[in-house]
Amino acid sequence: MKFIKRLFFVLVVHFGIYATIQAQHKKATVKKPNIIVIVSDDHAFQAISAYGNKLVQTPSIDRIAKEGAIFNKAYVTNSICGPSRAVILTGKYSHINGFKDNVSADFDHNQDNFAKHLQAGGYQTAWIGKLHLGSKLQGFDYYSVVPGQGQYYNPDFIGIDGKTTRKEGYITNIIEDDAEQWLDSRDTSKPFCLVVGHKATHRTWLPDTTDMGRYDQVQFPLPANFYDDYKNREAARLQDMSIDKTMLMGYDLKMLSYSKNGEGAVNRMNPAQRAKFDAYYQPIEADLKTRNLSGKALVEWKYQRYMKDYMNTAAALDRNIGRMLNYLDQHHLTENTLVIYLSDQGFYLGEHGWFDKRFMYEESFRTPMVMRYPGVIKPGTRSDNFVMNLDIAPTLLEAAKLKVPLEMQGKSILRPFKDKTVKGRDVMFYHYYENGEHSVSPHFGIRTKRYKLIRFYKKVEGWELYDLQNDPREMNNIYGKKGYDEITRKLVKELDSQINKFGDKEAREILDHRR
Ligand code: SGN
Ligand code: CA
Repeated sequence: MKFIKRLFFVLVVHFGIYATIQAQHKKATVKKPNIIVIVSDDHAFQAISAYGNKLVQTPSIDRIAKEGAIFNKAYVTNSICGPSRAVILTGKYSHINGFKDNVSADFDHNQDNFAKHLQAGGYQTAWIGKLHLGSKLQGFDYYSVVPGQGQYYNPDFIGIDGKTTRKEGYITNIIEDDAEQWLDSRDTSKPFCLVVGHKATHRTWLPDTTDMGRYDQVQFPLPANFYDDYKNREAARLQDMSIDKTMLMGYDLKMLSYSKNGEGAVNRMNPAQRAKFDAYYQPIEADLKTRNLSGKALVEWKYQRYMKDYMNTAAALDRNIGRMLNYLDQHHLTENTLVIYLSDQGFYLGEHGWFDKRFMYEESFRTPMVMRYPGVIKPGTRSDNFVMNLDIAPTLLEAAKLKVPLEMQGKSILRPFKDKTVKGRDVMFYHYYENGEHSVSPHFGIRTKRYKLIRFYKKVEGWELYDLQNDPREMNNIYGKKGYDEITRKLVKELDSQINKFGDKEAREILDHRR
């Protein structure tokens, strides 16, 4: 009897432990994932080794791709900084969230955004680094953002208390330091969503002192269309973003003898930083003086300097992304954290002879995007789905198992990974508005798997059509050419229905009355 009693007791205890473990396990499996979104600025997919560039190394971005997915067809709805971040925050096109360009409006933080939903759903939320949408965020428990574009050296940050603090050092390292400090101090009983907003690789591509010279041994090949003649492409002809004419020797390329009063970004360096800057750039300038370059030789010299500064600046970006991945490893957070890396848009690295972005042509319309989500995304996934910055907000809400508001215009990127029958989009709608710096005419259009139709307005009035299969570099505008009537009609109809779908009244007006 005693034995049976004891056996019964042991069984009850064991069952109790078993049930508790089961319950804990269940709790663990429904545990909401942590979220880290790293948004860089102007980082081109052409500058990332995972996207095929063999001349550069981006091991950390590549690691996210290897352990998760790389998106070969990730795009933005409006290729410029503030507007892209407004789309990321709200999951809505610029004409709905109200922030169409960097100059004419303030972003309305009273509107809905993904962080407000995550916060209400039990997440701790933070945005650290560049935002470029003012400094009064909503939906974030913590934030520390740089004013406007921010400064590479000894940058200022505006905190949640409204105070501005100057921090000594190089911006990309400081942003990662702050992000890790926030992670260290968070309430570990709750899931978190942290957005790390980097300034790199924005103009004027000023590298960390430790990276100056990193890519000096590399001779970057000129893109095939570097010497574009812009034939049949009026908006492309009228831009002011060429390496030849727009890129400045002093301001952009740091050849300080070309700048009367020095350069603000350099003048704010402390003596130690400045000494390293001079030690690197002065010999380059001395060498330039001995060469007496002009014409193509000078443009190509500018291109090489641009590429070196750009890649050297990107080196710190990748290194600090690596620090974040290590942090997650060391704190046993890797398995339960969704990590997304993307840029606010793509960038020209000499294609069409350009730097900057804005155009609906591939290099700036596309953006790099990689995503790691253990248990949901199979390592080594390569996705050719059309995904957009518009999809980030719904993706985060879906990952957090929260309802995606109907007003959000994007779709969760995770759906096709969870359900193979879910089909991605066939068409993407784009609308760029800013009519100012760099002289790019406003335009809107669509891209299908094969074609791109663009309607320029305001500065240039006219259409462009590209067959991306035969003309991936978008050099041959076939709009109005013989034999393309049928496909043009189809594409205009598709554009019409996209405009309806997203409720873009401005585009509607142009399509209806100025066709
Ligand atoms: C600044 C830059 C431009 C850049 C815009 C938009 N000029 O105005 O070259 O196109 O930002 O960039 S600079 O003289 O300030 O460097 S964005 O990243 O905000 O979209
Ligand atoms: Ca940008």
